Amino acid sequence: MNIPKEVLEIAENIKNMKIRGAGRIARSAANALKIASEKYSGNALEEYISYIKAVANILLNTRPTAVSLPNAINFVISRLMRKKNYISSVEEARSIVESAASEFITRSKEALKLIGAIGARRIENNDTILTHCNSSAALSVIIKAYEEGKDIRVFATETRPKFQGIITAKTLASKGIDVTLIPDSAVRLIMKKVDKVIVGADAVAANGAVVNKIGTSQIALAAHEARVRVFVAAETYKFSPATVTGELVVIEEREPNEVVSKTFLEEHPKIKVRNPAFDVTPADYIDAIITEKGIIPPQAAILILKEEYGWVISDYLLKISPSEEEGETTK
Ligand code: RUB
Repeated sequence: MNIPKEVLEIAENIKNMKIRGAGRIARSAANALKIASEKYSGNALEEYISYIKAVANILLNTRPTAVSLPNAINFVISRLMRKKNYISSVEEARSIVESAASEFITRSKEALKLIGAIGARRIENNDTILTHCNSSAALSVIIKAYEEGKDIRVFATETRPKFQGIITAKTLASKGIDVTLIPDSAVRLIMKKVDKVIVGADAVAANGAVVNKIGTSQIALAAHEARVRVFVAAETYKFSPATVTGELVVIEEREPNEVVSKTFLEEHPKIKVRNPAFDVTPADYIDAIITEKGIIPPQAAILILKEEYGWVISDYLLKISPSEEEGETTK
């Protein structure tokens, strides 16, 4: 079974970060499933299902941390699998996959707008905001507040080693927002001038801990010390159902040559370099999470998970503690 080159290109671009940010990764993965489905030329249902699952696996193995990726893929694949016994043709299966993928993309874009509208209510006139990395959800809040006429200033961290903060600064400047780029190491000094921190998320755990770009937890700590409120802007598809059963979110460790050059590494073989891409901020250092369903305290993450992923969670729970009845059927 040939995987279309457009699909492989999307997977490669997620890996090499040409496509990055949890929301865009999720939408691109849904789009890749849609393209794969449209390009399928066979007419055997079982073969189509194996092909779509193979594409899903390729996409799942691109980056490990953003839970939006498996959630987006599950959104599409679970719809197909739930109806599997009631469909008889490739055409029916394709229409399920393609419409689920489009639905995910539309919902994701709508969620971003809603987060902007809901989050902007928490921004006051004359606020100075600090943001980290490049989060579409955090930007949606900041830009909406500005468009509502609030006079705001933003500090954007550079976000080494990949400098996503430069994208953030350029986006804000292009909207006319007063933005200052700072080195990551300047955060504690600058915090004295900050009213609110707003960041995005790659994953939200059941206990309200937030996984986001490396450096986020240091920023939250500095904010906590300075009594500055920390908001996380995150669509509900960034909440991780697997964490309900105690699974940990995998923290991606990227190549050392993103931190120093290959020549440096060759010239200094005794110097070890590490490049963790994300870190975990405990719920204690987060004031609220802004989702498209409303603003919640981080401790209420479990409620969002129950509401959005109740059925997935029961699957996980069954896997770790099979009921007696199930145990018997597997004997
Ligand atoms: C991006 C990052 C972003 C979140 C949220 O990391 O940490 O804060 O993904 O982004 P990377 P969004 O650049 O390594 O992908 O709100 O756009 O989904």
